[in-house]
Amino acid sequence: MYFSITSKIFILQHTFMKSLLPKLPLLLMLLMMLSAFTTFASPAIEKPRVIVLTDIENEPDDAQSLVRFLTYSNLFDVEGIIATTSVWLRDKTAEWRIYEILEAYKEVQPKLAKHEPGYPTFEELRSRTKAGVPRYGMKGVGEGNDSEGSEWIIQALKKEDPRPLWVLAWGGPNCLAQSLWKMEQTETAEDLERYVKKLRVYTISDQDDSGPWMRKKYPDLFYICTPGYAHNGRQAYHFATWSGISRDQFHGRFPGGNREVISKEWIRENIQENHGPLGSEYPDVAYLMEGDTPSFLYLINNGLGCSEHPDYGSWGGRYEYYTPRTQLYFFEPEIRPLWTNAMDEVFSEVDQQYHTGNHATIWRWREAYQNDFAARMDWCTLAYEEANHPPVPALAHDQVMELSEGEKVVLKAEGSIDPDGNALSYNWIYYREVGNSVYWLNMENENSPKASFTAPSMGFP
Ligand SMILES: [Ca+2]
Ligand SMILES: [Ca+2]
Repeated sequence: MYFSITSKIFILQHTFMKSLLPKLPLLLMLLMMLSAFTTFASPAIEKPRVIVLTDIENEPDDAQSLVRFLTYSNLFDVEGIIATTSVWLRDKTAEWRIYEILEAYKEVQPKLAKHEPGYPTFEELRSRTKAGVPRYGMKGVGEGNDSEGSEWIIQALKKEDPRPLWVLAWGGPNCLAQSLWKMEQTETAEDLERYVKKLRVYTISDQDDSGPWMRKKYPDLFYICTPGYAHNGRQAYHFATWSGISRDQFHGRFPGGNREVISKEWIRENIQENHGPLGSEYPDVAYLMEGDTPSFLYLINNGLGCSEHPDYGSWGGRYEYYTPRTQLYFFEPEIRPLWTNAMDEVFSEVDQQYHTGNHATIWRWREAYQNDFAARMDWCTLAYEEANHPPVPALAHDQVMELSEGEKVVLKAEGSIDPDGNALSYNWIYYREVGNSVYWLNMENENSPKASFTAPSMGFP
C-alpha cells in the first residue's frame, strides 16, 4: 500500500462569551475530531443536500473538481449539477462537459459502490444535470432569465425536507440569484424568508456581480466567500482562502504546504493514469489545481468541523463571521457581514517553520485530502481487498463535554479500528484558533489512544 491512513484526533475548544460567565463553571465544548485525516461514511450521519453551480470549461479546474466530487458523491444528496456562466465564461454554459464526465462515472460507479454504500446512479445524476441562462452576472437575472437551472433550484428549495440546501458556486452564482428574484415575484414575503433561511451558500470568490447583489438584498443569507474578483485587469483570487488547496501559478505562495502531493507527477500517478475512465477525465492543471474543490471539502463529514459552524475549520478551510473591510479589490460599495477569511497558525513539516494566514486553514490538511482522494480513485478499479479504506474512529465518551476550570480530562479513542487491519496512530491536537482561551492547552500522551489535559482558565492572568 502506498500510504497508510492515520487516525487523528482533534480537540476543539469553544466557550461562551466570558462576560456571560463571571461565576459559573466554565463550559468547554470539546469536539473530538477523530478522523480528520480520513473520511468515513456512517449511516447515522445526515447527508448534506447539495447543488453545484459550475462554469465548467472556463478552464480545466472545474472538470478536475467534478471528478473528485463524484468520488465523494455517496456522502451527499446531490440534488443538482448546473452549468453556469462566470466572469471567465460570459455567454455560454458547458453542460456537455458534465455529461461527458458523468459517462465516465457510469463505468466506475459499480466499482465505487463495492467500497462504500450510497453512490448515486448515473441516471440519477444525469437527470439532475441542468443549465443556467447563458448570460453574464446580473444580465442573467430578472424578467426573461428563468432557466431550467434556476427553476430546479426553486423546486429543490420547495421540497418538504428539513435539511438546509447547500449551493456551491464554482463560477458565478447568478442562477441562484435568478431563483431568488423569481420567488420575489411568486411567493409571499413570509415564504421567501423561509426559503432564504434554508439556503447555505459557499462561493469560490465572486465570479460575477450577482453574489454582491444577493448579499445586499438578503443580509441574513448564510454565505461563505472571500469577496472580490477580477476587474480592471487585476485579479484578487490569491487573497481567497480556497487557493490554499494547491498553488497559485501566478503568485506561487503558501510555502508551508506540501507541494509534492499536488505535483504533476503525483496527479498523473494517483489520479489520471491507471485509475479507469473517471481518472482519465481529470485534465492537466492550467493555473491552479481544483480551485473549486474547497466548497465540498467543507461539507465532508470527517469528524473535523461542522457545516453550520464555518469557524470550526474543515478540509475546506475556516471562516469567521465579520465585515472584511480590509479586503483588497473589494467590490461592494455597501459591505455586509459574511463568513469569510480567518487565520490559523500552522507548523509546517515541509520547512519546519510556523506560518500564519488564511490559506493555511486549508493547506494544513493537504496531505490528508490528497491521500483520501487517491484512495477513492483506487476504488474506481480495485476490489475491496486490494484497496485502502479509512479507519473507523470511536470515542469512549461524548463529543461535547462540560468542564470546570482546572479539571483533568482524559480523552479516550480506544475501540477505533481500521477495516483493512492497518495499524492506527493517534495525534490529539488542540485547535487553538477555534477557541477563545488565552492559555495554551498542554496535552499529555498526545500520540496515544488515551490522552489528557487540564482544562484551562478562561480569564486573563
Ligand atoms: Ca470554476
Ligand atoms: Ca485502511
